[in-house]
Amino acid sequence: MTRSIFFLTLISISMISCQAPKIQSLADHPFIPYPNQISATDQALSIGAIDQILVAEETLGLGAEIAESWKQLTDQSLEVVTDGAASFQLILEESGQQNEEQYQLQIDNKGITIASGAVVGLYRGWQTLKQLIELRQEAAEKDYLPTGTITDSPDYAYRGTMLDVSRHFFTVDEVKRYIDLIAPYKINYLHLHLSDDQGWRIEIKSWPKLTEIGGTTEVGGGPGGFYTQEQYKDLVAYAQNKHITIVPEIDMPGHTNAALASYAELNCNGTATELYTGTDVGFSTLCVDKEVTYTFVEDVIREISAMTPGPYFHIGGDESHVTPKKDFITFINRVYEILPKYDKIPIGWDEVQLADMPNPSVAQYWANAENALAAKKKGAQLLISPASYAYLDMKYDSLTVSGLKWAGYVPVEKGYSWDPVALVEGIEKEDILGVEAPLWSETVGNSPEMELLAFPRLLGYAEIGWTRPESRNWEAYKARLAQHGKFLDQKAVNFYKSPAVDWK
Ligand code: TNX
Repeated sequence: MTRSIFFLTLISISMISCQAPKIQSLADHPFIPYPNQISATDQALSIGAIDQILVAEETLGLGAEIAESWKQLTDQSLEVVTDGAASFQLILEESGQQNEEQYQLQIDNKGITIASGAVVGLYRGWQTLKQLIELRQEAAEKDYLPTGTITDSPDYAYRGTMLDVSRHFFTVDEVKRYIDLIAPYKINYLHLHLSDDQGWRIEIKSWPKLTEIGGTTEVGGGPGGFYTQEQYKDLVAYAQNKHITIVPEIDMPGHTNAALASYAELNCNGTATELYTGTDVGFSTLCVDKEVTYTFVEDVIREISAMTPGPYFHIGGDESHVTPKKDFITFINRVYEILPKYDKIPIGWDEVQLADMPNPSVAQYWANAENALAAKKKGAQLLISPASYAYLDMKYDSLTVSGLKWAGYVPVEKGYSWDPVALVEGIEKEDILGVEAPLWSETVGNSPEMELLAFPRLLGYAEIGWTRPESRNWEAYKARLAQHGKFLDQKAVNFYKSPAVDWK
């Protein structure tokens, strides 16, 4: 008896070892963002053994999405089942996990489980697994996955990017493609800069001329454009499906020429301005003394908030150079009174600290450290977007065609090698909501130009937001980034092939 158990064990050990090849360890795969904890067990799982995925009611949609990608990635079908012992399981735990994006991905030589307390965590875990499969596409043993456990959660709750669709308009399809490109890197907020001097981009039913007039221009005299409310809702839902939350921005009281050109009554002198297609900033202001201004602001906030399930509404507040300081404060405080009625938490560029920061509120640090500190003292959380490190519209170097350089060049290494906590003395980890990389579009007229500035730098911002500082360093990141060039190529992304990276 003991003898036969001994032989059976021997046979099965030899079967496992001759079936499963020795493959690259789970910890050595070039993930971006790099997971916070990987414990590799250095065996191999045959992808062919994965034939069913077990889901719950809440994860039917995710299960279907995984099954569809699975077919494309591995050429094998994955049956979605709701009971039984499947070789791939999505486990929605009931634990009171503090962070809903936290997940555990476990691969052993029998199967795969992804567990999390929330669907969003399962989705993040799936992004990691999907990246692992993609990273192995050219491996000799691409039909096997390395075993081990990844236990992961983000360093910051808000990991975002911003698109300025006002200076140049980007269509719904262009924004959707951007969403497709950022989702695999676990970016979870997309801030849309929906209004500025050069264009108003969102239909407001109670103020239709905003788009009828204000939506018809853009920098350089092109045709502009705007999103109907149906299109905006479609974008919000598309992003939500990839667990990305849209943050709408209506920039006020400055950066408002498109609105001032659409409605004469919003101007202090009662005369509509001319439409504007240049690139100056800081010359326009809403009329702070007129009550109609606040009717307008509240109508806009109400209509947009009704279509925006996310918690934040961005009120701009930057570069209001022609609004007297006391008027600016009066105005921002009035806007702060409006937002809670529509259940939105305000975000404003760091100048908003001049007003009384409500609790909760967020100040977006972009240039002025004193503003950031003052906002913190008033109880605001901080969103970190330092222009000299995180502005996607800064050129890489003197050869970059589109883009600006007022905050200096931002080569790929500089864009990666900084820490949100180390930027401003007195700003600590707990003051920081997260990191955002804005892409302003004065000089960016089409998607290829946009992609060239955003990629590959955006992958670095995604990692700064997700991965703890002790696991981040340029040399290791650069080697991992090199492997991601081929995915960007596969998706036909017009990314910048920085000579600092040894692209594969
Ligand atoms: C500053 S950043 C601005 C924008 C410009 C950007 C160009 C900020 C809050 N305001 O109006 O588009 O620089 O880099």
